[in-house]
Amino acid sequence: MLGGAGFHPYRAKARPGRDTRRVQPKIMGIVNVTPDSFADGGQFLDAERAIAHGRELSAEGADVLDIGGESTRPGAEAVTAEEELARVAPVVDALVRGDGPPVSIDTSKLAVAEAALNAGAVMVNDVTALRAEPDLAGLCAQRGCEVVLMHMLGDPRTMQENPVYDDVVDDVKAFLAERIEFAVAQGIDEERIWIDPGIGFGKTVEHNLELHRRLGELAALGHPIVFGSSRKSFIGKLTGAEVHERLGGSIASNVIAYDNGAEMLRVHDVAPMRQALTVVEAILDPARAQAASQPG
Ligand code: HH2
Repeated sequence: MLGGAGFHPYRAKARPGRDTRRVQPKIMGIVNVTPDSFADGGQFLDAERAIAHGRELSAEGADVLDIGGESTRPGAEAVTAEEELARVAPVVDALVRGDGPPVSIDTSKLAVAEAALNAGAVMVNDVTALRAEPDLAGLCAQRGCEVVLMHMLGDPRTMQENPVYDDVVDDVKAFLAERIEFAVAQGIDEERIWIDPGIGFGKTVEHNLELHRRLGELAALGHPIVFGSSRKSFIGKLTGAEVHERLGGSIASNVIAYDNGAEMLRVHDVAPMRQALTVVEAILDPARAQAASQPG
């Protein structure tokens, strides 16, 4: 069943004002099949390598695999639906089989999402929040899949030029509220909607940091939060670290996001993030830590 078996039980029921601290964090492992992704560009362009990488992330404990065939890096070139589909189709086909975690398709294109859902993906992760191809909303409604609505100011080619907000958190929240309303009006089940502040998408370093600090304010929208800061450029700007040297910063960012209410963390480095979260959870939830320390 699409959107059901093995996936839905992971998420908490959406309800306004809930305390998300006790919700076990889920890890979304990133599988990019692109020549130009900012963090792993070209490395997994070859389908076989992307499949092997997805299997590694599964073995490391990913709860979801997010497969993407178009880079959204600042200044990245757009790709056609045909090209994107050719990149991701064999990878989705392979990773939905077997006993791996559920598959999410990272796309803004109806044709790509449709093919991935037909193949067995259960989640559509759209960085344009159903703005690029609004008919994608109807498809998601019809299929009953999970949907991630992400905030972005501008588009990937222009978004980092000079982002300006009245108040970044209020503006992101208002945007997401409007996109939730649109999605529901198109027939998407409220219970299937996830929201994402879009770290790095039309934001300065300070905007990104403010969104970490005040992430809890987005929980008032009543939907689980996806958070994607892994290896992003604000970490490089703060620390001087190159893209492959940003694990420490990525862990710090994700731990804070989790503590402030994020329920799904979209990351490149699944095993170290899993380890960090296990320790954080034990500290924040002594009951769970105590149970784990009992003999047997
Ligand atoms: N970030 C990227 C892509 N997709 N989806 C969500 N929901 N949230 C994010 O923050 C997010 C996303 C960009 O990261 P990456 O996939 O590593 O790079 P690229 O877009 O260059 O492939």
